[in-house]
Amino acid sequence: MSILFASRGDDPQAWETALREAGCTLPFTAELPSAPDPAIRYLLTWQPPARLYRNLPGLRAIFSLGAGVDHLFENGPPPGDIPIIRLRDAGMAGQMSEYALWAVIGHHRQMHAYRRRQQERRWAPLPARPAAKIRVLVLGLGVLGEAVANTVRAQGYSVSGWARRPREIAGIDCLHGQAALATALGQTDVLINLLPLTAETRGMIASTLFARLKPGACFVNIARGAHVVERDLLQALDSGVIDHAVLDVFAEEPLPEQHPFWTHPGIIVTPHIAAQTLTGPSARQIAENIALLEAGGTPDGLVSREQGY
Ligand code: NDP
Ligand code: OXD
Repeated sequence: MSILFASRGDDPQAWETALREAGCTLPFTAELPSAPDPAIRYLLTWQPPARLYRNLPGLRAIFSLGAGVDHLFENGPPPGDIPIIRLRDAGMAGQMSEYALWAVIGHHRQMHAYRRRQQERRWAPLPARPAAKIRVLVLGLGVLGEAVANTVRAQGYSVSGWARRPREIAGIDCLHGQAALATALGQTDVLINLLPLTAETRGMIASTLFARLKPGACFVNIARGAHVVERDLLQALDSGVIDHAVLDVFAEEPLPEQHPFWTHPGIIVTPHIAAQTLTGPSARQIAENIALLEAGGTPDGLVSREQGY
């Protein structure tokens, strides 16, 4: 019985050490099997290579090395009904909250406008605005969306959140359904995307949604690039519907060198770092879940294949 680690660009040694420190004693390998290996029981992966599963007949669970699981479906769905388990927070909620708060404060304090004024050597103060007048809408009120909504709210901003099902979070105006979203967009100063990428959400941030936004809004994408129709975003920026966008994720990553986002004056680009996977807390969560599975229990962070998140 063993663990297979399959994640290009991650240091397997660091993960093995972290798992050991978390009390997991199962044999660990990062060598992909070239023939069926029934001893491999648990897969820890980010963007698994194609055809990996055919050599894993004894697989009992797939652990995503991220909060999202869309990367597991890129080469076709994982086989059968093998449970898929994702990271829940594991140190990411704090990072997301910092990133989102930075973007919200930047828009509130009009840093983008001041940046433009600086480039023109223009000394031109803008009127002050109270935080409570800035309306923030968070798409997705899951582990990360809820943390972001609470953090932003704690700084005095007016916060709404949109989820698939009705939710109740103290101090947050929780919405669901398309009609509620359409109404909220018209009052939104900062739109933050924290949805999972699913069949329902792919491409949903497009011209129709942008047209409903309050003119001059800021758009922050810290979920997945494929949620957004990129040419529609460029159009919304160029027509002034959106004042500026803060983008951490892209349809193609790394963002290609010739991509117009790199040089657009209304776009801030970061390289998918809004919330990075932290080896220590993530390994602890995975080790606890493996122990639960070994004891016949239900792991935390189980993904619904039907819903895609
Ligand atoms: P969760 O699964 O905890 O939350 C997902 C939320 O989205 C839930 O509130 C869910 O609603 C809502 N949702 C799902 N589908 C729909 C829909 N069709 N319409 C409306 N709401 C919907 O995910 P996390 O908060 O843990 O993570 C969110 C995403 O953040 C990840 O999937 C990943 O893509 C991204 N991410 C990006 C990182 C980065 O560095 N840029 C790092 C980590 C994650 P309900 O509550 O009703 O179920
Ligand atoms: C994640 C990510 O899903 O880093 O965790 O994008």
